[in-house]
Amino acid sequence: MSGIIITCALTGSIHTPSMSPHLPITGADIARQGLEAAQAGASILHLHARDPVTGQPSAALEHFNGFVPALERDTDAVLNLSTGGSAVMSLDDRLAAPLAIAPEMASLNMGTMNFALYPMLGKDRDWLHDWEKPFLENTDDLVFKNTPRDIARILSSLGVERGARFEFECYDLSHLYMLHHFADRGLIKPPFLIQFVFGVLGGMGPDPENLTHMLHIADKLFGGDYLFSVLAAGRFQIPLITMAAAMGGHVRVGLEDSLTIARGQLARSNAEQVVKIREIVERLGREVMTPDEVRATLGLKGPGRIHA
Ligand code: KMH
Ligand code: ZN
Repeated sequence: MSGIIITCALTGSIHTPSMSPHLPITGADIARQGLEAAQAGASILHLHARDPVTGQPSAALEHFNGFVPALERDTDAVLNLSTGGSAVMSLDDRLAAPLAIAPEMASLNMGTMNFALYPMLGKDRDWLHDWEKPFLENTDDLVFKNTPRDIARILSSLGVERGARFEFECYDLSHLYMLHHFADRGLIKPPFLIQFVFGVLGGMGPDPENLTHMLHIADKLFGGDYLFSVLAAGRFQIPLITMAAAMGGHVRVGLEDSLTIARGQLARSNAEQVVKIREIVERLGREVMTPDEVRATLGLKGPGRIHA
């Protein structure tokens, strides 16, 4: 089997500061954990920003600039900026930093969907910040929006005009057909890195049969023109991504997707999860790809804030 890409999603916009003291919040935290994750073997860093004072998910360029320059300077990892941000952000907000930074990669959610986080309210917690509880509660009536017009705008402005390539986030079978539609329109070129997302309430559940079926349909739609990676939320993270690695796919870890390192045990850092999955995939006989191998495989434009 060929080399394997480990992506690490450092902080995201799902978890809140009260859930783990190890969730990176400030620019310095995100830069340090990103460096450690890269040193541990993550060749792609998937990046969101937060307000360093409140820990709230943020789309502000100022907050991205709190860690992007340090990661560019201190790592050779591929920087992948989220265009999903958080469901409470407008598309203009979500695009502002990626357009200004023009990264090598960006995430792209392939549909409009529910994205329900309220089950994480769970038992009573002591909340560190006033925004956290309502943020989670309100996800019972929130739409995570990427219409075909939104997707076309992201592809044109970031991809065609700035040379970014994409982590296509597919939470459902329908998202594969949407990806195929954009390939037909000529807005994207292979190879496509498809990230299968399991366990978000609103997307497909973490059942192994879903992965085999998604692969079956992706094979029909894209033939040999795609690579697949898997991320799974919470306690399904390691089982599902191990299955992906065993099937020749790529993997994503990180505190964006799961806060734990074992059942009931918080991960102390993103790097701890990278170390764990690296050991698993190497025992499966897979060799971890370097950032430059990823660049060659995906046809990336190269590091730095450069255009295509
Ligand atoms: N939070 C993940 C389930 C994005 O940033 O565009 C999906 C994600 C979306 O990473
Ligand atoms: Zn993300």
